[in-house]
Amino acid sequence: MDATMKVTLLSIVVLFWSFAECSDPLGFDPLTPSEISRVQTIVQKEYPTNHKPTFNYVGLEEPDKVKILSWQSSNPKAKPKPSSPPPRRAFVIVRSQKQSHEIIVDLSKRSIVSTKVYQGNGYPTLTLGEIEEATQLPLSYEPFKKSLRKRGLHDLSQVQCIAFTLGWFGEAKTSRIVKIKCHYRNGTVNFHARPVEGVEMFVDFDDMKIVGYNDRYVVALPKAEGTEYRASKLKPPSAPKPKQDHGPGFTIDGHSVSWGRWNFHVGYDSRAGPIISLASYYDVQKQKHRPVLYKGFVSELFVPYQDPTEEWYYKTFFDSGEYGLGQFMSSLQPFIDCPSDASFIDAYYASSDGTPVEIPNAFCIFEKDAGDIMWRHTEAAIPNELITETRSDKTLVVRTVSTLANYDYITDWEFTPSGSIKAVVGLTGILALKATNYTDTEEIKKDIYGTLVADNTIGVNHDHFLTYSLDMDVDGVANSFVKSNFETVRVKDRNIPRKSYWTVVSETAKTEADARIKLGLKPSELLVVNPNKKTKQGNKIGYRLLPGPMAQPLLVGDDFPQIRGAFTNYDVWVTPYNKSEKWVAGLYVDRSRGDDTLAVWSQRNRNIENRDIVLWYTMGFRHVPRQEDFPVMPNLSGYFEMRPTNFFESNPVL
Ligand SMILES: *[C@@H]1O[C@H](CO)[C@@H](O)[C@H](O)[C@H]1NC(C)=O
Ligand SMILES: *[C@@H]1O[C@H](CO)[C@@H](O)[C@H](O)[C@H]1NC(C)=O
Ligand SMILES: *[C@@H]1O[C@H](CO)[C@@H](O)[C@H](O)[C@H]1NC(C)=O
Ligand SMILES: *[C@@H]1O[C@H](CO)[C@@H](O)[C@H](O)[C@H]1NC(C)=O
Ligand SMILES: [Cu+2]
Repeated sequence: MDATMKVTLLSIVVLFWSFAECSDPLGFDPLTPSEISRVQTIVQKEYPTNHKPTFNYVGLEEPDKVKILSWQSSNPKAKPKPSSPPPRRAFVIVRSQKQSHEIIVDLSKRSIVSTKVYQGNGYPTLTLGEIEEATQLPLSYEPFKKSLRKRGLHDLSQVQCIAFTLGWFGEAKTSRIVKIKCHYRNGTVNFHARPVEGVEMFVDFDDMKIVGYNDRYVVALPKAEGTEYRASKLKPPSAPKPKQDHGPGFTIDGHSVSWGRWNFHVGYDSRAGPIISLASYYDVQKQKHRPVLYKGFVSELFVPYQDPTEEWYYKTFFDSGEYGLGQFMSSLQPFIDCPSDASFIDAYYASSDGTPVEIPNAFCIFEKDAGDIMWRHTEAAIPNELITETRSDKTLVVRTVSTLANYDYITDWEFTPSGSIKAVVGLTGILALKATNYTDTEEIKKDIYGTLVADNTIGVNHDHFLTYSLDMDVDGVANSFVKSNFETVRVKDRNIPRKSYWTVVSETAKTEADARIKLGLKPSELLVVNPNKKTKQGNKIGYRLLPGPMAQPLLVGDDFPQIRGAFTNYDVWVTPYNKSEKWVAGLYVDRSRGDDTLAVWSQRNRNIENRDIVLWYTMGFRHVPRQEDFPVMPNLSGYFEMRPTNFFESNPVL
């Protein structure tokens, strides 16, 4: 079967997307607790009891796209099913005897499909268990206790340590070493505000031992006063009032959600966090569900700090690949994090030893009525008649929060009645703070790499780059990427007083190189279209990317963090679908060398025209901390939108 024919077949199959109703986990459903336990049993059997493996990643081994689509398209009511469901498999990365092992487990056959020892650079995601063990080590480490005493800090129970990934700075050889820095709570829960600056430890995560220690300088410990953020301790107390209950206007079946004309699936992964898949919109005119997004998730969240001093230069975090946006998801508070009529879904990840751990209320799903207008018109020109038509906008939100030590990332996927999908992110929580002797900017003679946000406290400059993976299947699997450039045209006709106007010149990207885009350089609109489908008017059926905030990287290209974060070199990239190209920073990110990034994949310069393509888009926030971001930061929010563009024959929500 040639590629074009395969694509055509896929497009036919995909026309009939619908959802299988069943309670057994299927398709994109995340691993259930019993499946995680099964993985644990099967994998542990492979290792001698004195070399128990650490489970650094346990997740769904995604079924092949062709399998998922043909399963989805089969009639859910037909029994028996016309095609067999995609196999349930788990992908596992364990660390054992200083090696990373990749294991695929067949969950129904309860057997191992394949195992492989990873030979390349970098290490897997840190586990919560490893972090907890490592951050306890300083408490019984004599040199550290001496450093505390030197600073007049005598109560060990007030010490709180954090694990920081080290990055890679050109070393020829690396081992799995993580830096530990500590804080002294003593009277505040906001320990991030009280770093014991100048002191750091290095822990080998494979041996779980301190292998290095530095105590380079002493600065004042910032004070506890003014760091409180709990309502119960602040006056006046500011508890939000619960809203009135209206009852959900949506249905959730397992992980499948339908609301109005939208159907989609909400998945979970310990690394990616939420995964939205199989999003389709019911077109009333065409009387069918039309696919839009096969799969969307945050592939990486890169946070390079901009302080080049000895104690801070390495702080260039990859929150998905190094820490795991999913395992760090927080339980949502009913009535506060989400409105009163929200529904909740739990999530499960594997702990260090492979045991399932529940995150209760990990997702909330709710209708949002923010008082916005979907569309309106007042017609006052007709004699003796005043027409006003308004439709208020109500959207459906899928919300999660990932709390990575100090920072909280609110990630919303929002569906609108008019066919848009918005990805909203809110950055909040506590800044990464550095202690200093300064209390007044007047005293400062050299760059402090941030803002003095309180006495003895610097909020360090940094960026947040969120790279989304968007496998768009706009009305079918085969899509193209179109740049519609705006060009100024001079009017030649002397009889016309106007001298110029702008027009749209569209260009279809043929290969990956044509689709590497820095936004803002050239006025343009970016679209994913289905070149095989047209509206009645002959326009290509498409979805447009409406970008959100951007912050192009300012590090030099040969700086090590930028080599590892090279996927931010462009705001937009397009690649042909490849199941193993999932993580833009690479599969192994801790101490990675940038040899498995989106920038490397894109070098193949593959054909992307009329193919199954994936759009990679980076939303960027440049963050110069303000005093208002202390002691806790009001959410800084941004969003981008995938907006139907000639997808429907007319406004779908009359
Ligand atoms: C710790 O708290 C106690 C009691 O409030 C106070 O007396 C002491 O000075 C504090 N120590 C530091 C280092 O802040
Ligand atoms: C900060 O102030 C303390 C106390 O005055 C002093 O011992 C220390 O050397 C100062 N640190 C720096 C880096 O200037
Ligand atoms: C963050 O706050 C802004 C208002 O300042 C709001 O529009 C946005 O929805 C909030 N973001 C989230 C994710 O709640
Ligand atoms: C799919 O991606 C992997 C990882 O980048 C690569 O090794 C493989 O060659 C790719 N396959 C194709 C067909 O491009
Ligand atoms: Cu920030």
